[in-house]
Amino acid sequence: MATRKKAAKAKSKAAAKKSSKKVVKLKTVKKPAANGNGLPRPSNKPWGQAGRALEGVKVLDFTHVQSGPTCTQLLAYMGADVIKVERPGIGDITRGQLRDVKGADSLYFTMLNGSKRSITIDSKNPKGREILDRLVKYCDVLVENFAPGALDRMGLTWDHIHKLNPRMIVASVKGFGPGPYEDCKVYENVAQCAGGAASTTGFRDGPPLVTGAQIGDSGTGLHLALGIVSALYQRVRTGRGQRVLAAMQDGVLNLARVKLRDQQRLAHGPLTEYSQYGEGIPFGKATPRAGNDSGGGQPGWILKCKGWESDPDAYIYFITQAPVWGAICDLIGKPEWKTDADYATPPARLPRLRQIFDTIEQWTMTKTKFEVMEICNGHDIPVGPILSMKEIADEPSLRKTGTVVEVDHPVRGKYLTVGNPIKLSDSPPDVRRSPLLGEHTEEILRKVLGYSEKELAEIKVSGAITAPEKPAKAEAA
Ligand code: CAO
Repeated sequence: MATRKKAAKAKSKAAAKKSSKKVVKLKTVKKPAANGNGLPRPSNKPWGQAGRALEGVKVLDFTHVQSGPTCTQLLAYMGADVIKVERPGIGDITRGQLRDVKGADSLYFTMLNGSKRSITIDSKNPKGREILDRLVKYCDVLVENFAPGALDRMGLTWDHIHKLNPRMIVASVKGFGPGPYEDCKVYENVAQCAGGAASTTGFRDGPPLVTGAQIGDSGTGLHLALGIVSALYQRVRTGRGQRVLAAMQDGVLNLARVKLRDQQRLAHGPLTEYSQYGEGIPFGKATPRAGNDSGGGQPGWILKCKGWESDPDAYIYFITQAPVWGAICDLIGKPEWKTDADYATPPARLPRLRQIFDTIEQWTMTKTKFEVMEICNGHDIPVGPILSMKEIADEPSLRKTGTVVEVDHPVRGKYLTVGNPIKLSDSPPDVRRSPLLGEHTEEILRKVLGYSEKELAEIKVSGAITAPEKPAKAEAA
C-alpha cells in the first residue's frame, strides 16, 4: 500500500513538474508580437538578407507564349520556386519562334522564362498525369494560359485540383471573361483591339493602331501576378485556395481607362484638350484617336529635335504643364506669351495648341533630345526623350538598377533581359537565365517529388517525360 502511495506521489510530482514546464513553454508561445497584430517580430537580419519576398511559394507553371510566362517570371524574380511544365520534345512554342541563334532557345523564350525550372511532362500520358497530381499536392499556385477548356481536357479541373490540394490557387489568363467570347483563343493584338486600346491609338485620319508595348500579354500577366499574391495573402486567413482569372480584354481596358473616362465626358461636350478641338473638327460618338496628345490634363506633343532628318528617334515629348508656362515662354524666346491674353491661361491656349507646339518645336529642333531634357528639367519642365531600344540597352543606369540584366546561357551565350521592374528594399531580385527544355526533370522527380530510382526508371520508359521516339527509317533495300 505504502509503495503504491509512494508511486502515486512520485507520479503526481512528475506531472506537476511536467505541467510547470508546460506553463513556461506556453508563456513563450504567447509572448505578444512586437507590433501586437499577430505578425512575427521584425527580423534582425540586415536589409536584403531576410530571404526573398515569395520564398517558399511553389508555383506549378503551365504557361506558354507571353502572357502567362510574364506573370510566373515575375513571381520567380520575387523568389518563388517556379516549376515550368512543358510538353516533351517540344516545350513552350516560343523556344523555337523568332530564332536568332541556330539551335538555341529564342530570345522570345529566354526573356520570359528566367529564374524558372523546366520539367517535361506529357499531361495526356497516364504516368504523366500521376506526376502532375503529385505536383498539384506539392505546389501552392497553378498558373496557366491555355485556350479555354484545355486544362479541363487534361483532367485538371478545379474540382480535381481542389480535392487533391484545397490550398491550391489556380490562376488563369484567358482572352475574354465569361460572356459571348469566352471560348475564343486570343493573342496580344486581339486583346489590344477588344480592350479599347487600338480604337483610341493612332492619328484621327488614319486606321486604328496597336502599340509596341505588350499591354495585352505582359499587361495581363502583371494583373494576374497581383491576383495571385492577393490570393496567397487571403489564404493566410482562410486556409483555402481560390481561382484567379485575368482576362486580357479586361486588363487592356484597365490600362486604357482614361479613354473610357473621355467617352463619358463626350456626353457633356467636346474634349477640349484634344488637338481636334483646337482644329475645329467636330467629335463623333466615340472617343477618337488623338495622335500624340497627352492623355491627361496637361497638353503635350512629340516634337522634332536636332538630327531628326536622319535619326528616327530624334524626338522629345514636350508637356506644357501650366505651372511652368512662364519658364517655357522664356526658354523658347516668347516672353510676351506670359501676359498675352491668347496664351497666358490654359483655356486660352487650348484652341491654339498646334501653333504653340509648332513654335516650341522651332526651339527643340536647335538642340538634341538630351540637351532639351537637361535644359527643361533645369526649369522643372516635364519632357521625355524618345529613347530607342539601342539607347535603352546601352543605358548604364538601367544596368545599375537591375532593370536591364545580362545573363549567360549555356547554348546562346550572353543576352540581355528585363529584370524585375518592381524594386523591393528587403527582397533582392533573383534574375537568372531561362532553363533548357526539361533541364530539371530528374531533379524535380527525385528531390521534390521523392521518386525512387526504380520508379524513375519506370517513368522513363512510360513516355511521360520524353518525346515519343521517331520511327526508325526503313533500311534501304
Ligand atoms: N502535354 C500534353 N499536351 C499539352 C501539354 C503537355 N505538357 N501542354 C499543352 N498541351 C496541349 C493542351 O492540352 C492543348 O491540347 P487540347 O487542345 O487537345 O486540349 C494543346 O496543347 C494546345 O493548347 P492551346 O490550345 O492553349 O495552344 P494553341 O497554340 O492552340 O493556342 C493560345 C495558343 C495562346 C491562342 C491559347 O493558348 C489561348 O488563347 N490562351 C489564352 C489567352 C492567352 O494567354 N493568350 C496570350 C498568348 S501570348 O500572345
